[in-house]
Amino acid sequence: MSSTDLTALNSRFAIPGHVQFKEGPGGLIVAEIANSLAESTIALQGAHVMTWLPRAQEPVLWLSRFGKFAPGKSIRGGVPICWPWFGPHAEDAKLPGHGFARTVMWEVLETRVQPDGATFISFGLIETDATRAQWPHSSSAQLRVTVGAELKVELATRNTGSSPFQIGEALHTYFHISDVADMEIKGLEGCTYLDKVGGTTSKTQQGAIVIESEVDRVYLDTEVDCLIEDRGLKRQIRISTRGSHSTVVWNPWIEKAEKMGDFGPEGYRGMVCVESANAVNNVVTVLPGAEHILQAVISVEALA
Ligand code: TA6
Repeated sequence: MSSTDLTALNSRFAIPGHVQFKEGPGGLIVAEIANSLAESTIALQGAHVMTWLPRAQEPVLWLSRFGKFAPGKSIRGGVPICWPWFGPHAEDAKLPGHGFARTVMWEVLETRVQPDGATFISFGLIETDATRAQWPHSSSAQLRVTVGAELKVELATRNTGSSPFQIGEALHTYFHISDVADMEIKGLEGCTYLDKVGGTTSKTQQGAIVIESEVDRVYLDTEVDCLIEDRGLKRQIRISTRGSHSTVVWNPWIEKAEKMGDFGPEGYRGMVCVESANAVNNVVTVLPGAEHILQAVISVEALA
């Protein structure tokens, strides 16, 4: 069965009232999930969660209306998977930034209904000669997603070989906010971060994060929940993680967003990336036979 054969996908994995497979934007094959708790659309390319909409809520993820949806192109918004490295490749600058996982095909492994009415779906990265050329290690990568009142995303890396390897990774989540001037991020106070704007310098976070210009920071050795307090939408988005030791906070602001060309006018005002990661000093060594799990659970609460 080809991984994108819609008839075969629906006959094997569709669940009435929960998940079906369709052709989405740019002809990309997507899983459309809708249950009593939430809706979500996930592209098989990159196992990319594009949207998550809990019932009676505004969208929680930001997806650019000016994004390019095409084979081999990363989608601007949602939850791109950065794997098996984060940022530029350490040795070979010709390799793609943030790895290849977000632009290659993943196959559906399983779908099921959870006892609370949420929908579970899992994907496996499809290895090819092209992926092996960039990543010559015996490994498997799976993404396990549970769509419900919370969104749970788990990236599992297994070392199926006989020698250890190191990975950098991120759930590079784009959050939808009312306006960048009307929100702040809490939970990283006192943490050390690498500031990548204007060269890389090490700094310590004082107070909550407020964004008034380009922000591109890797917070190191972070274990805590992050809270995005959105006064405009009167809500806070909580990000709880497991197996994540770095948190990346990013907003390209005006110039960089314009240069990137897929944010649209003022697009940068309605999004902020708070990424659950293992990057730079926090890269992970996966031993032979071991599995490492990077998990994020995203939930929404009313702002008091
Ligand atoms: O996670 C922040 C970051 O590394 C920024 O430096 C910026 O490049 C962003 O990712 C987006 O990267 P992309 O390759 O998707 O354009």
